[in-house]
Amino acid sequence: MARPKIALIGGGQIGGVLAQLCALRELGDVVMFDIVENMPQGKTLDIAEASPVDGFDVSVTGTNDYKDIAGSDVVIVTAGLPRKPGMSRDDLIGVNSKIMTSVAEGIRENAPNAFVIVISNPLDAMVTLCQKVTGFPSERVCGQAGVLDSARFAAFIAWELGVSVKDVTAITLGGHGDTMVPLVRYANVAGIPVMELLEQKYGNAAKAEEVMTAMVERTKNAGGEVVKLLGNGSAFYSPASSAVAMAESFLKDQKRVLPTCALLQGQYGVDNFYVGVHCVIGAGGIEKIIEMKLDAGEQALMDNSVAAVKELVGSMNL
Ligand code: TXD
Repeated sequence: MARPKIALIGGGQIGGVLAQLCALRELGDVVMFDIVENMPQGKTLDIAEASPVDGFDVSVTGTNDYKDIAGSDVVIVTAGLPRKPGMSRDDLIGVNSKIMTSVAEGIRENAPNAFVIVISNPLDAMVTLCQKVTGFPSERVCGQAGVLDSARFAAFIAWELGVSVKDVTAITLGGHGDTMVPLVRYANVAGIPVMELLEQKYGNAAKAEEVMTAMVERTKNAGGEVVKLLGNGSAFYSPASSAVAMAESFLKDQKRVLPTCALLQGQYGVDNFYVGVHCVIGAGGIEKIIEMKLDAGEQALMDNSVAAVKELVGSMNL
């Protein structure tokens, strides 16, 4: 049986890590497309030459021709500019929507049956545009943001409590911007609410509250924290890992429950907008959108985040 085929559109910082992770995990043959001549060929040759050392039997190749993505099962899009210090994700909308339009046309013409995961920023707008231009059913076009935002939240909790990251569940819903919604009430360590553990650690509720608020704020600003430290470009290891988890769940029909930017049709009172929500990802793509029960405060934060997404997407005049 032929191996699955994974196309990476954009061979920059995230694209490079994606290629290496897909190869190391032997998820399938990897084709990296970029408009820069020779660069994707060079980067993938470098990765492929490590195959005898790492022991992966998949091919990793680069191209400047969309025809080479034909037959792809998964397409992961990172094409577009990243943020510079001081920029918000939304500042990228003008330049990246032009890039996304051409990318989506390339995917539509050459990989019409693929499951598409968009990573390019501003995420919620770029996924919307990609789905519109490809015309693919919404189960097959989604965005990666929530896996990463939730992973960041989980990492901060694990470090604070001195427990394994494996035992932390933390969920972030909403848009991939300053209005994202880390759900404190659902955050837990092996089933125990994080607030309970913080209260045990500090001996009083007020301090626990203060520590949690700081972790929530750090989660919301975590992308910017990395941008500032790097000085040039944005996070790339963790976004790549996050998208690979989504691709793997699709390719292996794992049916993992992952926070995903998906097209809402009535859930959370939202119609026809892409927003970050919990989804089941399996062989059918976005097989299910799970609508969690939010309390009034959480719903207000979600509404605020959805309003920001609507404003952003509205500015594209699609
Ligand atoms: O979690 C998330 N969703 C994100 C998203 C987390 C971090 C960064 N995120 C965004 O991903 C970031 O704001 C950017 O919009 C994308 C890609 O970030 P990356 O760090 O990989 O950017 P690079 O290194 O600049 O790579 C972008 C590549 C580069 O090689 C360009 O030549 C290429 O995109 N590019 C194109 N490829 C194909 N087609 C076209 N038209 C094109 N234009 C540029």
